[in-house]
Amino acid sequence: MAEETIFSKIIRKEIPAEILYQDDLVTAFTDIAPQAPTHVLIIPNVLIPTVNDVSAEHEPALGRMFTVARQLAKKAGIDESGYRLIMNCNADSGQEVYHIHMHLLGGRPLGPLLA
Ligand code: DGP
Repeated sequence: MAEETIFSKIIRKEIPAEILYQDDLVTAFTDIAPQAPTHVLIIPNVLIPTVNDVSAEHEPALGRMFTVARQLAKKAGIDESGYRLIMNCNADSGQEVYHIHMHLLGGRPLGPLLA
């Protein structure tokens, strides 16, 4: 069984976070170190360490993540100007927290994808 991360504590509200949305499948909260005016993390409530661990049983949560991303982008007023959704997987991508998460970034021109 995979080891829990700080994100499990955020889901259970054991540590503070600015939770923007939560339901039975996913939780969305503001990133602690925002890289853009809007920087939200959208995560499944179930612990999936990396995208490599995704399986068919996770599809409802993964689909909900996109629906919530779209809704939060609209709420933040960046749906028309544009935004970026990023999921990192393992070391070379820069993944730091091993509970999969979708970054929702926007509110400024984000520039080229690869640095
Ligand atoms: P990644 O590099 O893709 O694993 O991104 C992890 C993100 O998680 C990073 O942007 C910072 C954010 N983060 C890490 N710890 C916390 C925390 O305790 N609270 C919140 N809100 N965000 C966190």
